[in-house]
Amino acid sequence: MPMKVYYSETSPLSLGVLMVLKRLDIKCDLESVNLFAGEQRSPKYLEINPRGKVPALIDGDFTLSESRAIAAYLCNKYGAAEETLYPKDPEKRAKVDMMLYVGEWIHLEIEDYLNVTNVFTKDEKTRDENLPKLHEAFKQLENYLEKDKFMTGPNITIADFFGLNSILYLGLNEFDDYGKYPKMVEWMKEMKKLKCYAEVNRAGMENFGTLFRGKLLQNAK
Ligand SMILES: N[C@@H](CCC(=O)N[C@@H](CS)C(=O)NCC(=O)O)C(=O)O
Repeated sequence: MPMKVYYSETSPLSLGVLMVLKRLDIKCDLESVNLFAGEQRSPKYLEINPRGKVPALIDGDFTLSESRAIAAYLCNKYGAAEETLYPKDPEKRAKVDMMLYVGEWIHLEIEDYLNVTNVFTKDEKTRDENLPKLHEAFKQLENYLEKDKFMTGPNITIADFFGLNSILYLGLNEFDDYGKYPKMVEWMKEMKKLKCYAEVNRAGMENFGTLFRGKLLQNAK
């Protein structure tokens, strides 16, 4: 049975995994999980990921969830030709792991600001009071990018893939307050030149953005 990846087009963490799949040219079955319909909480899916989150992966009799762990697994198992994406050298790899954790922090600050679930389920707004925390996270990322072209050094790694997709998630609310972060802007521009970036379909996320902004307008009335 071919490897299967469960994902959602509206999940930035899924898009990070999809970029890794494209970059490593891994052929697998992709199964879309409709988060709006609650498919992530179906008994069938909870057997795959008891947390009820996408992405997840099944490779033979091996099942894995957590986007960053999936990306690391794909590199370990199928990424021999692309050593720098998740380097084997302990120190280089530790740096990538560190930035995957830092990236998770940034992602959570983005989610705390966007407040997506409550916008749809409780008619709330974005949580603008969380913007200072978001800017603190951006300041930290800018500091890293002042030292290196990419998040962990001169080479692109999986940490950059997740960092990029998390930040692009802010596009849901057309966030563009990047004036204080010239290195981040440059880095995003560079990342968007990647073939694997162009190969991942972002139409679902764009439609989701339209829906999100429409709902925000409605909630403001
Ligand atoms: N730490 C997990 C987080 C996964 C996650 O939060 N996925 C979101 C989409 S980006 C999800 O499945 N949300 C649906 C829900 O919570 O019901 C990972 O990295 O995979």
